[in-house]
Amino acid sequence: MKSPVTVLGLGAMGTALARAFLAAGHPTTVWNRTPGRSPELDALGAIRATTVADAIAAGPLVVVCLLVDDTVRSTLDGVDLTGRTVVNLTNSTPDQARGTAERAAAAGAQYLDGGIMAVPPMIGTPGAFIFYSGPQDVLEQHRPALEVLARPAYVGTDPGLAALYDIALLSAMYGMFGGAQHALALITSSGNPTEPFTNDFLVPWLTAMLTSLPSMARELDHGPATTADSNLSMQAAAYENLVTTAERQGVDPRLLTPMGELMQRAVDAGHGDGGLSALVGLLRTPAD
Ligand code: FVH
Repeated sequence: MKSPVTVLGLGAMGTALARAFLAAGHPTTVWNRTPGRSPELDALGAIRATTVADAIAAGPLVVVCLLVDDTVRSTLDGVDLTGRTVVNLTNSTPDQARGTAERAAAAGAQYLDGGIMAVPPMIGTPGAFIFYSGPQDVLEQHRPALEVLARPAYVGTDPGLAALYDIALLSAMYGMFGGAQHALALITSSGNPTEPFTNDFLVPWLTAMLTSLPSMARELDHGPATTADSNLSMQAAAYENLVTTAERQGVDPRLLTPMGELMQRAVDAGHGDGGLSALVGLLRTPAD
């Protein structure tokens, strides 16, 4: 008999989590603010609780996947969590995660914070992973159930760390998407179709450029390489053409300009012979 689990929140992600637990044979109690959401779960055996307290009473592991931190607060505040393990997979800031950990402990629960690195259809598939932070023994205790959702990636005892890692990856993703949106705007400004550009050039180019990230991380951890294949002075000089071209094509350059300013700051600070890793340090000492 698999251990019972509770899922609070049946949005797109909470529904995917509940479906994965049900598919793995876990007795799964679900609660959602708006009753009756995701009716397909009923045929899969989900047990619907009408109150949060009833849902939490149903089993030791309570997985929370709601919209934002305020929602988590208003859902859990005042509820007795004695003897429960709360795993909060709601997107949060590190400070919010730490606050939820404190409130969960005060209400009698063990707490893990999590950051889901998957979209709903990926849940239960090999490409999905979830960052966890908090007491590692709590993760180990519930690992068999949590592995059903995605590969657990434990990042440390500070409950804010999973949120930090999650936000770091989302920041990288949105930076990449922002760059891609700008590229697509340039192509549409030419009147040409975007699909061949995307499939034949954009995706292969971004994929090739991603391979430079490990050496950037190596430089950050162990010091700069002696020579850079693409030095910053060269990159900063060429970058002006990116902004000028955007303006000439009638494309708003606002997604590009901060990177150009940062490169110029790096050159001005004497990093012109180095590579892009110099920008990381500058981001931690913002300009006045
Ligand atoms: N879906 C995704 O691609 C991403 C993947 C990575 C992780 N995120 C985070 O997961 C959290 C939930 O996201 P979601 O996709 O399930 O979001 P929705 O489909 O919009 O469902 C939202 C649920 O939250 C409930 N809710 C909203 N406000 C309240 C409230 N004041 N009190 C109680 N529950 C509330 C909502 O209930 P209802 O509107 O059906 O009554 C849904 O259950 C999120 O943190 C993502 O960033 C997803």
